[in-house]
Amino acid sequence: MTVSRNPDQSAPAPVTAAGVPADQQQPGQFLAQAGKYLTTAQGLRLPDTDHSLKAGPRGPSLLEDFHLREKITHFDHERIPERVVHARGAAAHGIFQSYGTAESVTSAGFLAAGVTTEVFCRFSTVLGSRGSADTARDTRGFAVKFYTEQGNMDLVGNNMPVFFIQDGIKFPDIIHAAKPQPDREIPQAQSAHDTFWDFVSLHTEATHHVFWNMSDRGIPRSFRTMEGFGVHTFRLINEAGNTSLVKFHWKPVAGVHSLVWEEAQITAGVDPDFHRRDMAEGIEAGAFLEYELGIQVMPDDGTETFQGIDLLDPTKLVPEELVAVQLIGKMTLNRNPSNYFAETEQVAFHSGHLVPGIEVTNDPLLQARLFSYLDTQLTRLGGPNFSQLPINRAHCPVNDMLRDGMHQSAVHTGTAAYLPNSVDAGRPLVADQASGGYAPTPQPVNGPKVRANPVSFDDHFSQATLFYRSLTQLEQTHIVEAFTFELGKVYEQRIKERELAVLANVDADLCARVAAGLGLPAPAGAPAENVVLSPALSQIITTPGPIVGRKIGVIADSGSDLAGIGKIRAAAAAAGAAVLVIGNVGGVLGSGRNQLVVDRTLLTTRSTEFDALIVAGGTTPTNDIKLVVLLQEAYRHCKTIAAWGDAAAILTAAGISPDGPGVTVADTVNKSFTAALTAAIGVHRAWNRAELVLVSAVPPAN
Ligand code: HDE
Repeated sequence: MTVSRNPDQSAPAPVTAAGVPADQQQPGQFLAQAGKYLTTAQGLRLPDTDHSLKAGPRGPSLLEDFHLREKITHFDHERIPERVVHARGAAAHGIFQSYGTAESVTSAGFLAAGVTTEVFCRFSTVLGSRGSADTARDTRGFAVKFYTEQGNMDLVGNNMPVFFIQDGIKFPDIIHAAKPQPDREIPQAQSAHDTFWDFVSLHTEATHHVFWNMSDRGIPRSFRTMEGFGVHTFRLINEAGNTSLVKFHWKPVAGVHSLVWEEAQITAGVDPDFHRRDMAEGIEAGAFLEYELGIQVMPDDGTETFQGIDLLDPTKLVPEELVAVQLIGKMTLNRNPSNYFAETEQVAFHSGHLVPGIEVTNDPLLQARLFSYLDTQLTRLGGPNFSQLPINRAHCPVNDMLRDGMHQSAVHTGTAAYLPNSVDAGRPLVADQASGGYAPTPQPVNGPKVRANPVSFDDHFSQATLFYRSLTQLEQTHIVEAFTFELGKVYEQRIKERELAVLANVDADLCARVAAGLGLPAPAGAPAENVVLSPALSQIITTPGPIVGRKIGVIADSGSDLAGIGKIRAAAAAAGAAVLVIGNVGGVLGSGRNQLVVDRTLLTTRSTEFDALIVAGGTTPTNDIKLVVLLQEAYRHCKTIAAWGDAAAILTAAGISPDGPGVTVADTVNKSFTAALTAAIGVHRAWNRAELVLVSAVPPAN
């Protein structure tokens, strides 16, 4: 076959991160796309990249074909080892704007009033491989790199405030137990298997975190609707040298929302990229992701505890009712990466990337992390110079004495790569505190050399009880269902029984419900009594919140009221939500001003893509089973359902009563209809429908 070498030159050249069309860039140290012509890595222009050099058109390939060998060799080495945990991730650039409200507790420059700092934020699941599904039940990573003027500061957190282990030395154990089993390497990206439950039923300090994973927090609706937590307690120091102990929180402006389990499972197959697509499309549409950073401040009084809560124990949270979260700034994620590999894959976070005013504590989990993150990059990024990669480079001057090594891309000058020196006039200088030098506050360290935990770490259950009992009944039911599902997938009877014994120590009713689901007797336990509840842990809301980034599907055909759809689209756009038109077939509906492009067909979509489904007035009734499934599924998942005009009959035909909970019907599209829809989506789901659909999905009429 003849391949046209330069088929269409009318399309614009790709624009680089620096905003320059690639073929207009000047040659430079880090550029790989300068000039107009395809070249080898050595800059040699190539006349043909489609045919290897052969001894005649039908002959063998020649070893001397250096272009073939360079192209294939480089391709063979395109993959780098995926992260051993958090391999599946997606990221975005943005800015952090400080409110200045943390100035009284920290001298960190990026937290001073009015300072704006560039950030890169990577979200991830923990267990799955790089190609696994976004919606697996799992903890989510929430890692933020602040490119501050005092150096990079990384807040490498999760979407849950507690962790499975109290001491980092157990990390390989929990991860080996949770990853796919080593004999057949199944199941992928799931905790519903024997080794996970074997480990956590024996290692009961994991209980609190397991409850968070089994709760709705384990299946977030989107990155936009996740909270983030620093998990560990950090030590902040202000200008006067006074210290406090703090926990970091990210509060999503869009609220905290989750999927329902069946939706998460379907989505894993229908759109494994659900979360990363949602973020990328949202940013592209200008619906940026926003989170406020908050801190809980506890006194650094020498006890490292607060009202009986050991602040060095990462399996414990501090209820917001005890210590309010003070908001100190806002992060806006507003730019998609331009190259997944260069940015999202190569970004290297490290809990030891700190700035003056922020220090670590003796939390033994955090201490082990301080070793791990640097170490892991050596393998993953192939050597010690990964901080020179564009995504990892500090945005302030860097003057280190680190030299040579694999992939060194800096060309250092001067003769002294050591201090003290006289040949380079003693440069670079060391910075004292007044010049921004990072000098940790002198914390006394004293104690016998032991492998032991403080006694307070022995309480493994009381905060799991606190979490479970603080939730609404509906959220508790979701936890019961999650445990029943996961343990139902376990083969070994004794593992199920042992986990039931754990649950008995958290809450007797919960244990009885899970045991009933498994067909096993419920053991007796000793749950904590008189736990003070923390309603802030519940994520169910009754007052409508923002609907930014939400997706509304409108079912329509050429007979539909297209002007009505236009009004819905305008109302949704004003609130930052997107409307997608779902047709029987692709193409365009109508003509002129009201013309609409069909975004999805019944064949290419599934209810899981939408937060709400609306049937447009005038749409021709159909008995297409795909439409019935679409509506029924959304109904079962307690999503907003609506119709106007004669289309209410289409709901009825799908077995959905127009009077049903969370179902909105109107004669025509007007302000009160769109306001009702916005409010319904704003509370996320019609939870008052849950009872109804848990028992049975209403069968379609006819
Ligand atoms: Fe991590 N963790 N971790 N972790 N972690 C990694 O670092 C590790 C822990 C977290 O988007 C790895 O660069 C140990 C807690 C996030 O690139 C590795 C221990 C929390 C990310 C590693 C922990 C986290 C990682 C894998 C126990 C929440 C993804 C690749 C001492 C506060 C960052 C890498 C990204 C990634 C080790 C515990 C969060 C292997 C040894 C607790 C969000 O270094």
